[in-house]
Amino acid sequence: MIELYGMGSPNVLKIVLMLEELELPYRFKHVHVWRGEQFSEAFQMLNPNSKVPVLIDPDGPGGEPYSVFESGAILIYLAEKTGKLLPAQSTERYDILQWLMIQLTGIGPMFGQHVHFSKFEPDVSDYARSRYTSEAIRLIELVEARLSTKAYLGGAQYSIADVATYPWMAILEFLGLASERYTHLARWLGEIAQRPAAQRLVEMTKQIQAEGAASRAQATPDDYDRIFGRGRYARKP
Ligand SMILES: N[C@@H](CCC(=O)N[C@@H](CS)C(=O)NCC(=O)O)C(=O)O
Repeated sequence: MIELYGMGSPNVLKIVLMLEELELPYRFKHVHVWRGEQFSEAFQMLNPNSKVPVLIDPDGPGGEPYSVFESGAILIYLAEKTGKLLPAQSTERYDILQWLMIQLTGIGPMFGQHVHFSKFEPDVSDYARSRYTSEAIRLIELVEARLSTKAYLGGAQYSIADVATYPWMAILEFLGLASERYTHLARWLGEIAQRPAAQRLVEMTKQIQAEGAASRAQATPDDYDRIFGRGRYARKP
């Protein structure tokens, strides 16, 4: 059975949504990131970059087990394995990949920095807080503009670009970035929320985040320094 290593963040939840869309059986393996499990030798064998998600497919290419890291690579891998949510060569395929890349290189990292400087460390830098919040809002406006002309991010079809972006846009309220002016985004969120896979995602998210909260409650100040690369973990050029 496929194994998904992760915790309750949108980068992992997009893979949960994808597996639910594809109706592939999988086992979820919680990685205790707040306690530094991603830096262990065992986990670095799966992902030398020490990040979740990681997916292990016992039935990979050629019938051999295969392990994949980076959420975008995992989405493309699963789409190509099943022939779903990413059409073969066509302009729509490349449109989908462009909007997938916007999520991977823009929305994920910039929303992440917004969370860091608005929620974790709101007092360290007004400049950083304003910079990342502005960039996060610019990206939401970009998505809103795209969805004002297309049904889905890649075009007419629901695809891995939507799967990747949905878990981030579904938490705008929590991020303090929601606005009634995003009407096309609201239409798109509402449509995806009605999909059976997205409804199963809600249940999975509750379970995964409950386990994550219990684990995070045990994290020490040193664990926090390590994950944020500060204190004795700060690197110098
Ligand atoms: N580009 C990566 C980002 C993965 C990522 O940032 N994962 C976070 C959780 S959302 C993580 O593992 N954090 C642990 C750490 O930074 O030590 C992807 O899309 O898979």
